[in-house]
Amino acid sequence: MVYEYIVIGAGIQGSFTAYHLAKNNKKTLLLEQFVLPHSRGSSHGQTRLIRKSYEDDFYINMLEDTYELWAQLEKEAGVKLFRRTGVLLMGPENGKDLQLIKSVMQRNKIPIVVLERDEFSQHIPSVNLTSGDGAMLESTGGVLYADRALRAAQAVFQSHGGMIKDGEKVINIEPGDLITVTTDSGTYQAKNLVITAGPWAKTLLSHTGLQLPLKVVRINVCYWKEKVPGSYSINNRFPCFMQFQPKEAEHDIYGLPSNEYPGLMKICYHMGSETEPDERDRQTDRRDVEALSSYISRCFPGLVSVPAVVESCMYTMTPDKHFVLDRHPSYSNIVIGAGFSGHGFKFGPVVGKVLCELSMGLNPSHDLSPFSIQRFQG
Ligand code: PYC
Repeated sequence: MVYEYIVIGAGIQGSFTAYHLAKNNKKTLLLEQFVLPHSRGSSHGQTRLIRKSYEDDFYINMLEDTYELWAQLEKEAGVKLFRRTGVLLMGPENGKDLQLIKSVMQRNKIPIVVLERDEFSQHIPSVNLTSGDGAMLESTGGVLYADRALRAAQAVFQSHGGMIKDGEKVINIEPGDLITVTTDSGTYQAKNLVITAGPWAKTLLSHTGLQLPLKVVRINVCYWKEKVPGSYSINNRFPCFMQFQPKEAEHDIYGLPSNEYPGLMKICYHMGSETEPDERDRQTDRRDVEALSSYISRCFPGLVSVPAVVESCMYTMTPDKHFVLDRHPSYSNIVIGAGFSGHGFKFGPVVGKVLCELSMGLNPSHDLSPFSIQRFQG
């Protein structure tokens, strides 16, 4: 069967790429190796964090765009996908994270409120701010309803004539003017291909002779029980948070208010141990959970410091934690979205937009130079 476009991988990035292509009247096939919905990749689970507080200016316009595109999908699908809670940012007062975010936010005129220590304990008495840490509140941040969003993007794609084939694993890609994609149950051809295969991107790209420095890690997604029900709840307006440079661990910690499991707050370590994507559940390293337990007993005294639920997810990391959004260096009709490094979900709508634009030969709406493949080759 010949299509104009094939997208491999129906996670959030691939689903939004397909959504934008179909809305541009392109005959598009979205291929997914697992039967949908599934929890094997990086786009499952009920919630994700969205925020504008970033340390690099080049994300800010993309964030503005992504917020608008999330709102557009809410309207098209008639479902609520975003709940504004604010995001609390904590970290060493003079450390690089808070200082960089503060200057990026000021430069881009995005409101941010610095909380002095006495204001912090007055407004957020259920959190102990680490000594030497500062705190800021970004009011535009909040929670995205992830599973619901993925289903909505796929439904709009299909309503514009898009075709999804799930439960079909790609086993070969043959580049050419007409690209041939072979799965374990069929062969498809298209003039253009977009590869958004999440943790499987590295293996798939090797079929096209491209090696990217991508590392896959398993994330333990932990939920912690409130000692007093509702004390960290979204309904009581508890915010999402990011803890930079926690004392207990090398990488950041983040959390979302209790919501999807009533009485359980989601708090996770922003890194994991390396795994092969098909062997995720063999990775049993729990050092991150131990570090989280210590952090929670010190900073969140209203939570039981043993996780009540632990689920798993994967991040695909690049060396600099910035994405790959580029054309294949040898085949201009193959476009790649990869290496979302644990912070890509919120960008799904705008990533889909720029991958669609690249694939259609249009000028991308955003500067993609920070996301080039060439940066790994210099
Ligand atoms: O960087 O915004 C983020 C993030 C949220 C959850 C994991 N990473």
